[in-house]
Amino acid sequence: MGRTQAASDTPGAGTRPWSPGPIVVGILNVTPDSFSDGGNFIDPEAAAGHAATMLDAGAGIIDVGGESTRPGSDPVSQEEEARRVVPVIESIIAARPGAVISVDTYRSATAAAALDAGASIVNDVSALRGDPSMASVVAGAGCPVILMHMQGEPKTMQSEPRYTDVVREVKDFLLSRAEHAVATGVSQENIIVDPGIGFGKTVDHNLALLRDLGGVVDLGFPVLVGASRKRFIGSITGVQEAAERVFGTVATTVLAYEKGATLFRVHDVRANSEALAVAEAVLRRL
Ligand code: HH2
Repeated sequence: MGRTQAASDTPGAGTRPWSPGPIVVGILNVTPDSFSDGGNFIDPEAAAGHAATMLDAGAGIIDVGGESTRPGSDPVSQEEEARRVVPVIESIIAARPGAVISVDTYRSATAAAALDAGASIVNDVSALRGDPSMASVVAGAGCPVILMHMQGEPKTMQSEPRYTDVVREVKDFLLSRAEHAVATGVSQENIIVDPGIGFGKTVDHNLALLRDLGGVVDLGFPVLVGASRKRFIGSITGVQEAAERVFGTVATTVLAYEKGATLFRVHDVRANSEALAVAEAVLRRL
């Protein structure tokens, strides 16, 4: 286990999974088409093995997703999505009973099946807009939920994203989605917000959000940042191969941590965990 939060803390049972230190959320895409690791972890045993590697490298949470939301991606059916994630969640829990797992879905039936299988957090990139039943599933489970900002839909969101003031608009959106969640029975303490790096945003929009992340942190909810290996990093560094964008990703993690984000959804767990351990020591947040 690295220096980040232990994976055995049970969400909703006293200790929140996002306190007190930074938390690395290891990405596990059980998809054939994710932008950087598509096809690697379709087999549940391979997926569980990768989850174990990420937990040992310092991940506090494993985020399991069964549908790519990369720009231009097509949705899969709910049944197919659940068929991908449920056996993987079961395999991870069988191997590591204390593992904290989030399910990356905007569909309530997939979330419910994943929670039954042992997941304990819902990561909803639609911020409860994608499925009218999602809020009640989350409220009923009493589990944490990640509410992410997205402009448009994955299929077309990168065609011409526009904002007057991206930071203010993202902040206002996240506040209104958090208020909606609370109004539908989700506990305030179970809300995590995420500016949605790369979801309907140009390079400049992504950079503005990272630069002024304090505006999102000021909402008072734990903030998750998911910049890992994304295209804007490649456009700055010139690194075309997504899997090789680790150094640029680490820069986003450390800067976002300094600005108050506490959860970091990443592919390269060891690199980001070690960077956060050093950042934490320098900032005296140990
Ligand atoms: N990014 C992706 C997927 N899920 N969830 C949150 N909360 N925040 C993010 O930034 C985020 C997310 C896209 O990245 P990835 O899972 O690596 O790729 P794909 O969507 O192609 O599976």
